[in-house]
Amino acid sequence: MAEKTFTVEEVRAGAPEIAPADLVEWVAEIANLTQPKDIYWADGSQEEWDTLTTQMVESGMFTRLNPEKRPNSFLARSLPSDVARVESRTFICSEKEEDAGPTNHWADPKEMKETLIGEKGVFRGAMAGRTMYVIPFSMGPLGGPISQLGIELTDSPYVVVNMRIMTRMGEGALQLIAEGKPWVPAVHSVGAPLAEGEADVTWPCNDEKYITHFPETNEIWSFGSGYGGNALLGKKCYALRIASTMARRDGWMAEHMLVLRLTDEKSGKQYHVTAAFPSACGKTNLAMLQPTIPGYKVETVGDDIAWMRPGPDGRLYAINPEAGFFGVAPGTSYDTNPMAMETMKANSIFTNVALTDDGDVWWEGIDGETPAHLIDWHGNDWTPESGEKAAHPNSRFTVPAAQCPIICEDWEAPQGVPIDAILFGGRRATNVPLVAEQYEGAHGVFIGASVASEVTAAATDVKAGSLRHDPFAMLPFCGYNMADYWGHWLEMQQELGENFPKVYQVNWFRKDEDGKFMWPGYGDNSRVLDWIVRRAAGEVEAIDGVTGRYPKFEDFNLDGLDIDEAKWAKLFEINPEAWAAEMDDTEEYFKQFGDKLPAAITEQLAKFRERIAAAK
Ligand code: SAT
Ligand code: MN
Repeated sequence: MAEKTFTVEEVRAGAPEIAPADLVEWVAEIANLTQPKDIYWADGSQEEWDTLTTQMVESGMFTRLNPEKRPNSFLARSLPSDVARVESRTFICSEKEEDAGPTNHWADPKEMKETLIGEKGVFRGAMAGRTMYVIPFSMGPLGGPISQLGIELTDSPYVVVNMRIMTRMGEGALQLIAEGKPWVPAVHSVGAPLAEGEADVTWPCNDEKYITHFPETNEIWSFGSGYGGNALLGKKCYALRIASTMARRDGWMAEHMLVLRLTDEKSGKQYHVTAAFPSACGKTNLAMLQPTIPGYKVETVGDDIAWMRPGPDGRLYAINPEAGFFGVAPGTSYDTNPMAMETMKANSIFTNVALTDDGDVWWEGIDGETPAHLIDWHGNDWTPESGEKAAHPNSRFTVPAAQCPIICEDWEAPQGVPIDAILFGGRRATNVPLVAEQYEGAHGVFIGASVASEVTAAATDVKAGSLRHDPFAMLPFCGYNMADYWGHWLEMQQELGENFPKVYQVNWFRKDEDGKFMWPGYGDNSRVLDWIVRRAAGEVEAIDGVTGRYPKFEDFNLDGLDIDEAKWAKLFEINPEAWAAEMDDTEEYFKQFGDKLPAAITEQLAKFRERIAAAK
């Protein structure tokens, strides 16, 4: 096929008037590289959504759900080869390998650029036959002091409509870019060019995938996948990997954390809590928790990512940089997360869930009886006898955060909300107690650094169920050397001193000898939050233990639960041998960071060992 040329003048002619020259030039450059059939500038309007979703229904990429049951909502089915993030194809392309660190896949930026956009680069002609969409977006409220801008170029309309939910997308963001605010360029292609006259498939993608980040130049290039965090580049690629490197340079923090407000209804006092858990460990559930104990109200600020900066009063303030939730569908029900269920009643996109005969969605763990017939996530007939899952374990809903009935009235406050406590958790069947408070600040960082968790379905290329280290729940999301990131945390703690929130380690997933969960979880996690905020208010004491400070049985609200002192003790049981072995493993894990490992972390490991020895 003959190369098409996109002149700057032509691109300018199709662009909104306010689009600045550097943006227009860049769009022309990428168009010449990727050879789309045309260029479309997204404005984020309702009409645009209507047009795109209608087109996608016509092309077969979307199924419109029953408008009476799920108005303005759609189902997409991906290919089995494109159902989650691919960590093995995710690269940090820093100049120096040591700046990516041993837990990231590093690639030389020049070599990677050659692979991507060199003479034989995968992006050459990658958008042929497709429209290239220009998506201006803001992470965080438009114009806010913690917010950041970006432009994603993509050949996937699925990405456009998802980005409209997940970010502040369109005209408002472009206006800020036009005013000269800095922006991050992010290029995405599904990597499935169409030859002249070739019919499209419903989920175009490429078996070869590259999800690449250039932290020194703040660039993102993603090729070959249309799914989730691989393709919605504002999310993990920008708001975590690139933002974490920006945050380190500029003295703030980009974290894989939910943010919630807990209000003590008696005193009216508000607390704000962030919590880091690995992907698909129930962050959305905790963010929308319905307290089972009286006197508290939970409101959601964010369910996945927190950007935090010191405020004028020296406290740490957080915003949710996203505008929507991209949550795991299986297991979500009116029982486990009624607020999420309410949020997704309309204007939602579902990916890889099952379709009911009356045009609604279904997944394993949703309320009610299992239907006798479904269309599964592959698009095939399904019955309960088929023995397969009808929805993919990493199937997702994309929903506007504003539709959440308990969205916090300050969720879009540009300056953020002041954080009182930080939780680290994971899925741990053994060893890790229900809750433990840090000793000193460095111990809090040690808690985050030594988190290990059972692997979930959020990535395709890590073995589900196995235990892996996932420091700060940032293992796949830290854009630089993980040990430097711990160093940055220690520096932020130094800077804020007493104002830096205390860290708590939590574990809802401990099991007994029979393999049953010992803690009810979900709404009952409010009991843990209750103890944490009473600690913050200085109302209760704690007992020094091996992994941290524990609640006293008599201080902890267990009303209405079948947990006596013996069961309680089991939730906090410490097996010194198991912990000694775990610390050997942690030490081994830390070794890979060499000299970069902060001395404070080594000291904390030694202190931990002393506490284990004392417990023997
Ligand atoms: O990275 S995704 O946005 O696809 C989901 C996740 O890992 O939490
Ligand atoms: Mn996540």
